[in-house]
Amino acid sequence: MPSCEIGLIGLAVMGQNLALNIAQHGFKISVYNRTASKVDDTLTRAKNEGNLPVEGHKDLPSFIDSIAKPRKIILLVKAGPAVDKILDDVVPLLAKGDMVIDGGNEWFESTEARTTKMEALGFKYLGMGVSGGEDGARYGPALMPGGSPDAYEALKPIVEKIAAQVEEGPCVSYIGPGGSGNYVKMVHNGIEYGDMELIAEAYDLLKRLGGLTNDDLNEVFKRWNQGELQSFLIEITADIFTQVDEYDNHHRLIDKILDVAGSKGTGMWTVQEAARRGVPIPTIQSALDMRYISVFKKLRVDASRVFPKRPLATQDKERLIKDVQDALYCSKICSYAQGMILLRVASDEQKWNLNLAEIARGWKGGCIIRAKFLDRIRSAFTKNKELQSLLLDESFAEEIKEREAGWRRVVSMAQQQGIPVAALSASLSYFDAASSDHLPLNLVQAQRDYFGAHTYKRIDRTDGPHHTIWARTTEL
Ligand code: 2AM
Repeated sequence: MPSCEIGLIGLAVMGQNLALNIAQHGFKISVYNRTASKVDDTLTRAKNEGNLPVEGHKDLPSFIDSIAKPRKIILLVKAGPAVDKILDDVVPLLAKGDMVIDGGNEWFESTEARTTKMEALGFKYLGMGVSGGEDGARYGPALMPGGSPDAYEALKPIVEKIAAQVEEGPCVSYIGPGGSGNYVKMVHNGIEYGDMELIAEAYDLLKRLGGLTNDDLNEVFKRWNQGELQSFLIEITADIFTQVDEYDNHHRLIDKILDVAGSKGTGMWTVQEAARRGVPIPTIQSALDMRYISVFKKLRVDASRVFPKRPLATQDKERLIKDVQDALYCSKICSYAQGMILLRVASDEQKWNLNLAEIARGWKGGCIIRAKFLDRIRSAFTKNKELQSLLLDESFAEEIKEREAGWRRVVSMAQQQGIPVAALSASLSYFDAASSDHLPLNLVQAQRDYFGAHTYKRIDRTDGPHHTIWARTTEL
């Protein structure tokens, strides 16, 4: 008799921790991994962490046989071809009604294709975003499941227990059909890129223009974490400044880390997706660009010799700290406004019927972008389901108005002094453009019509489009 309520394939960091989390909540889980030693590692951890009900298998047929029908099998393997490979191996062993839940950061269209294929074979399929890193997976992640709705119903009693818990309930709910769960996770990661870059720029400004030491920075970030900026990323940033270098006790580790940042692809996908749908997300895009620029370290160093920076003029510390806080907060509003518009547009185009208030609630705990601020976003979309942009929400608008002067001071001061503030300035430009009743794009339309007969509309007539034979005043 199969005795396990659920199965999990893929025992790397996330898979192992999620399996232990499930077991910790009393659900007996069967686990399998291509490399058998990770099965043993997981069983050892299960034993050491309280004799958790985990059963290990080293071959697929016995793993599948150990799970009660209809089977629920979570995959946490590398996204892409590995998922297809495992499905090919697993499918012949499954029974009708069994469900597969892919917990990886999968491209949403791959999940849609697999859902269609699996449903045609009589199985159910979910693409479930999992956020929260190692600790989240072990002690309560944010989960973003999308796909077959009845598969979610079957999985609900388990995921509601293992997800992070906030005041308004577990950080999981059915996101929508198809690949919507992966999509929401992808945008979550894009927003995460934006948050991280904004925080990094705030750090740079405080350090270089305010002369703050690592201890000062720790204090400032701890203080910020008590207020409107309260979030996991601000909290861990405060900790980072105090970590002593293990190789050199006189220095902090942060000052020894190479300024080159990698990325695994979800930020790039978010930017590509936004471009494909015609949605501007400049804050997130600039965060991605900064990671790319960081990688060209040698070029940067060579160019820094060509363009030596002038000495920086230090600023009044307290004023700077307040201005940077305001700039960070306003930029964050813009970044989330961009991400939410992308979700709304994708939802309309894909017919996903996403509930933005519920998505913001789901991000309140467990995940990397968890923050007090998400409650405000949730309220904004609860109050007005049709809200088209966070910039149009009255309370966010009020907050921006109160902080706008500091935001502008910080961005212009940084630019004058040659400190790169890609995300803070992209956010400010986004704000200025997105709240502008007139843009100089009339000229772009004129140019397009001039050289390419692309036509234009007029502001004083309803007919059209119009085309003009532009009078050329210079000879070719
Ligand atoms: P491994 O331990 O045998 O490498 C993250 O890489 C997880 O995905 C790991 O558990 C890894 O198994 C698994 N994985 C990656 N590619 C795989 C494949 N083609 N088949 C099975 N598991 C795979």
